[in-house]
Amino acid sequence: MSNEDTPVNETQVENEDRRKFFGKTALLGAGAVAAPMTATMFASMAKAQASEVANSPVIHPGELDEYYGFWSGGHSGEVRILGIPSMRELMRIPVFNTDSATGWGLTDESKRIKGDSAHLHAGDSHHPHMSMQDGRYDGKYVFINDKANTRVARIRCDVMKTDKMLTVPNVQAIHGLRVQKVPYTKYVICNGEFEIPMNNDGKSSLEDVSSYRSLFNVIDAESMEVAFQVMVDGNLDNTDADYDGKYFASTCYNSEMGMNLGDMISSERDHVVVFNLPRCEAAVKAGKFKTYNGNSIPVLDGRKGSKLTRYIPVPKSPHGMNTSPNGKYFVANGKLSPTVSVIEIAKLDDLFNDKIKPRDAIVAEPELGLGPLHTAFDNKGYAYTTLFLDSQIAKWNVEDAIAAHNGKKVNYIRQKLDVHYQPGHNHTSAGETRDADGKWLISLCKFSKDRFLPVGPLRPENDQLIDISGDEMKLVHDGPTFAEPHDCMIVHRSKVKPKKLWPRTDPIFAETIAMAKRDGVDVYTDNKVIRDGKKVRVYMTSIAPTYGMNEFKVKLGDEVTVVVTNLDQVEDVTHGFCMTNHGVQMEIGPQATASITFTADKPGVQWYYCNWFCHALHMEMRGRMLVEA
Ligand code: RUQ
Ligand code: CUA
Repeated sequence: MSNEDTPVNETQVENEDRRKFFGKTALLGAGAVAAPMTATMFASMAKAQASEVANSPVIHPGELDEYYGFWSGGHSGEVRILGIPSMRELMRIPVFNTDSATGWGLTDESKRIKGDSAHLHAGDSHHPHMSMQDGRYDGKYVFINDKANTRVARIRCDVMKTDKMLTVPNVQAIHGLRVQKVPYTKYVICNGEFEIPMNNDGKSSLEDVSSYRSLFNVIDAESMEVAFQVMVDGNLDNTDADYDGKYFASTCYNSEMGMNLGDMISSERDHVVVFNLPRCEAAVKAGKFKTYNGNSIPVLDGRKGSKLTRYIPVPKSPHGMNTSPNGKYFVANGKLSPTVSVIEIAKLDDLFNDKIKPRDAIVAEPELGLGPLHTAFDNKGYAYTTLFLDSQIAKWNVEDAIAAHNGKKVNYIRQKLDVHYQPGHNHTSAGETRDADGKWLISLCKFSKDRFLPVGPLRPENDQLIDISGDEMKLVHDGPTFAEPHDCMIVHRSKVKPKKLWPRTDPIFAETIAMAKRDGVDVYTDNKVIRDGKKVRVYMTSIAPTYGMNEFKVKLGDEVTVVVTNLDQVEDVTHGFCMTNHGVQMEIGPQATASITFTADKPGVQWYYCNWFCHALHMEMRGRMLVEA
């Protein structure tokens, strides 16, 4: 198509104008010398802003989003950061996966953080949730589970990197994960989904499942060690915490303890297990626990009849568990039942003191549609439940559902919106906190079918953005995503304060710097090769566009550790280190130190180069390693 064929339409002209307009204001913002803003400019800007007030999903080039979205990457094993409402992907944080761009899973620092699972290169991340203070996001950490390898990881939000990882003992397949909301996130809570023999030492059989249990896990959010576990009847699926710092609740879909599909779905009712935190903590203190599998983790007995737990029967294989942001209700989503069960948290004291029966804690059980999986909330008393089989989201009024449960003739369903297709999780802006603001709803759809250009047998999923600020839900954006955002959460940008440069004292690479000190090396000034038997440590600095060391020699078979310290103080100037033909790649952020270890198993000259585009002379940022035979 020649230029002449390109029609110039009005929108394009408008866009051109807008670009000039934004270009100018951006210049002013940067303090550049430019014509002062005129009254007409102010007026047109005010007008432009006024037109955006109606919750617009449009974020123009150069503008910033109002919210951070933290997305799980499902079986890709990562976490992604999206801008909301633009749905632009801002960053990927490798967690349980291995990442060749950043070197996550390859560098010595990431291997130290992964600890006993450093040899695992796959994961299945489901539930990202941020730490809280008094029921509000505090911008400190995001926690995420790995169902595939029974792990929980923590991401530090000041640098957006994984900084702790824990393989949870005594359980298999960590699934539902949330945080304690009040008074602060002292604990991360998560469910061991698959039932296994309590001592899983190979002496059990496939036939006798009497020793199989599922455990609820309470993890210290700072130390990232298991504080205690609670043994339950049945299995555990999803979980959430209250706003009083007292109760946690988990759904159970296999109360039958079946080992195949038919057995797992045979009974008409499963249950929600409610955990009493003060009683559990007292039991741990009093030493009323057992240990298993040769470790010292306190395991409390929370099976039926225990005073630590209560079992509330609910219809058929419930899945999602969501606390309403007004702190009043736990909502269990029916999955195989068209209902959700609303548990009134204020009734739980009486339930634990045996003044009421378990079913008396249920104050509503509205029928919403087929396959309810997860519920999100706004700040106006409405709930939004995904209907997997119906491919819809049902908007319903919680108090009306309670009135209907009490026999009143009211229609609690306000609207059903088609989504595309088969939604799993959904999430509202700040909806799992006291700051729920009723502006946006995300529907994470498992299938996209016909919504995008076909890309082969494997299709993307579809993350949809829905405007819930008005009376009606309005679908405003389709966002294709790669396998498989299970869950997400939306945080106002005022809560998150990421750093622009790495602090030189950062604990993520403190051990590497301590190693350098032991070698008599100052990583900020020295470029040195230290030989220690068959081990060689190569310390070099980097400033765009050069490494502090252009060449070094090692012997065939040496174990080589390359430590690079990025001395650039310029925001956004990240260097890389890649040793050709060795599978060695990593990121070194501004002011950071990073290291990677490999065997020099190829004789001859091997070039190393910077693989993050950092400078006009980036291609020239390279050096040679001679491997002497
Ligand atoms: S689960 S689609 Cu892993 Cu959160 Cu419900
Ligand atoms: Cu340094 Cu590219």
